[in-house]
Amino acid sequence: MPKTTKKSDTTLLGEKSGLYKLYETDQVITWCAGCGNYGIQNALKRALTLENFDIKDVLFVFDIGCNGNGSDKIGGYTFHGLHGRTIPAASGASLANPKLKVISSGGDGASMSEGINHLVHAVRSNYPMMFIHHNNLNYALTTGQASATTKRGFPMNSSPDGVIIDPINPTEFVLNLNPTFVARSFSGDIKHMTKIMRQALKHKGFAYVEILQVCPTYNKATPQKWYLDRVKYLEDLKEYKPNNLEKAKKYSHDMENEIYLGVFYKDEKQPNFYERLEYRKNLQTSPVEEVQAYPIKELLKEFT
Ligand SMILES: Cc1ncc(C[n+]2csc(CCOP(=O)(O)OP(=O)(O)O)c2C)c(N)n1
Repeated sequence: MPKTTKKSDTTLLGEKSGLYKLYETDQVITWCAGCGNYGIQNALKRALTLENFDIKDVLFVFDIGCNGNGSDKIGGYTFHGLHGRTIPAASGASLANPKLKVISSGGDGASMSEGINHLVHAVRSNYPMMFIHHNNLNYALTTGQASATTKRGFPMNSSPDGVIIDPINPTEFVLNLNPTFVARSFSGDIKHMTKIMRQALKHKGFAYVEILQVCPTYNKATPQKWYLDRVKYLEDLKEYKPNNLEKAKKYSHDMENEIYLGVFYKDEKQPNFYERLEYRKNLQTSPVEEVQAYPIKELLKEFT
């Protein structure tokens, strides 16, 4: 069960901050009542505020899906890409302009099927970006088809007799790809998500954050109470340190009885992709600044 504190901790929440307000928009909310996306986006705004990220220094790259529809519900620069392609768009932006903090979001549908290849190569490339994996165990925007994380045996709209293959456990999967930052949290615990996201924001390489997300409309297998009865915190294990991949895999494996949340693994020493580019080592400028030196107006005339 998530821990509750009696008095509200405004230092942790950071909601009073003017910066937090800049991340808010007045767009109409289109998510269902009780959707995990509310909590996830709230935690992200808190984490950015507490880490003092000005909105001009952040780029949000969204996938297609219910999670992707968060693109107009957060203030700042946003890019809403193609289904399964949030990671290539985000990694391109972060390499073109390393001064930006690039935060990419995608669903379990997008990033465990259509775009699983991009996730694999982003982890091994250690791109300088953060990825929030919204795992609601189904393709929600298209009304409840089974995804690669749907539990075996569970009936979904596209498989009314029940899914017949075992699901992928995303955190365990990523831990097998030689990652540099892997964490898991739960959409019902905003404080924990905020804490995890703050650490992910500080990571200089590819920071993978899986959020176990409730979907009250289409995922009847794992509702809020199901998670509340099962989640445990790595922070509560005195002997746990996030520096041992084998241990991390062991604790991430169980998705039925004791579901561990927290930072499973981090390696801050590995250079990120940009730092590995030898030819850029002594350059003060970013690729974006270098491209600006070339006037392209004349070239574009051909297309106007
Ligand atoms: C290449 C491609 N395939 C399928 C679709 C149709 N589509 C749009 S949203 C969506 C569901 C997205 O599910 P998920 O990625 O899990 O995100 P969620 O809606 O659950 O947040 C699908 C299948 C599409 N737009 N593009």
